Amino acid sequence: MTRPTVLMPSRMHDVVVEGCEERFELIRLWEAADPDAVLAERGADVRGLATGGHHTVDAALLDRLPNLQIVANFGVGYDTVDVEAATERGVIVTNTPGVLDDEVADTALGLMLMTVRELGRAERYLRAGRWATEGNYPLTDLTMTGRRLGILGLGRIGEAIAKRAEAFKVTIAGYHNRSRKDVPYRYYPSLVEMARDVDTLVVVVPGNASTRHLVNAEVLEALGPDGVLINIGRGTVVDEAALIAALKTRTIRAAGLDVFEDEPNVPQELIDLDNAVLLPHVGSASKPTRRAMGQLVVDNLTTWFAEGRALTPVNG
Ligand code: NAP
Ligand code: 8YV
Repeated sequence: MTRPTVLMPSRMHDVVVEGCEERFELIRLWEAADPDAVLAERGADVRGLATGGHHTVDAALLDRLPNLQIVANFGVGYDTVDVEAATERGVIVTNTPGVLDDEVADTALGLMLMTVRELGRAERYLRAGRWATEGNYPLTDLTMTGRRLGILGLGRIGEAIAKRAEAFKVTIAGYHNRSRKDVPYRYYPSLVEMARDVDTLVVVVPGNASTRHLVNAEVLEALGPDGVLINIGRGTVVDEAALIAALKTRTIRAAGLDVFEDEPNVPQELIDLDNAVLLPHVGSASKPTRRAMGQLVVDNLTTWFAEGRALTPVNG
């Protein structure tokens, strides 16, 4: 039997490359001298597309793959895939939920600690030799214990963050989703109202049109001068210009960010701020977790071609 042809536009995790090589005919588009010519010649053969990172899967690409059945995305967030265009063409889209919840929640707590207790700045102080010459690092204004946390996006990762935060004696003041969940936390139908009631806002919603700039100047104003914003979801959820202004004027106290509006480009104005902690989108970036994500990409493709069903579809 001929093996299904899978297209990989940019190089992915070894688990995905090797898993696809074993089971499918893999078109390694990133190695092609003329990717356009390869798509023109082989586009109609392609049944599966493996993708991830910043590579976008839009209507124009889908139109070049008329017999495509499945887009397997590396990442639980699939904002780089035009799911509507895929659905219109009868193409199933899968993501990698669940296997990264703990890693991302751990990173969120690390980012919160770094932001509230200034751990990155304190480490830089030591490395610069300032402890010996200038004395102890200044006491931090903020502490974790007793903070009031609001979670924008109480899904799989949001719940894992809430559990960890409770162990740090942080009060879970509530969450804002589009719909109420059966959980022991207060539901806020209004994000601004929640921001007013908390001093720490964690963002862990997907990036899409419905979440774009949900965290705007009004929400930051409501969060207030002791407020800490943590964004581990997507950069597009926060109005970055409004955030920079709020950090500069101390409308809020500090921000810890793992994600940005135009990755990997981070505005110099953010980099220059001493009340921002910035990580290069490392939420899930451990070898074990990335392996598990890669395996789920391969498993989705395998199950689809063997049994006609996907393990973790986001449409259909
Ligand atoms: P999930 O289980 O689907 O949870 C998403 C939550 O967001 C749901 O509770 C959903 O509730 C809420 N939500 C969605 N749209 C909303 C809107 N317009 N307004 C308010 N709430 C909304 O997803 P997850 O697995 O926890 O992942 C969440 C996101 O984290 C991913 O999509 C990804 O963007 C991000 N992420 C980042 C990293 C990183 O490395 N930094 C790693 C993994 C994931 P309702 O449907 O009721 O609104
Ligand atoms: C990955 C993520 O960094 O799963 C997600 O949504 O943001 C991260 O786990 C990313 O998707 C890998 O490209």
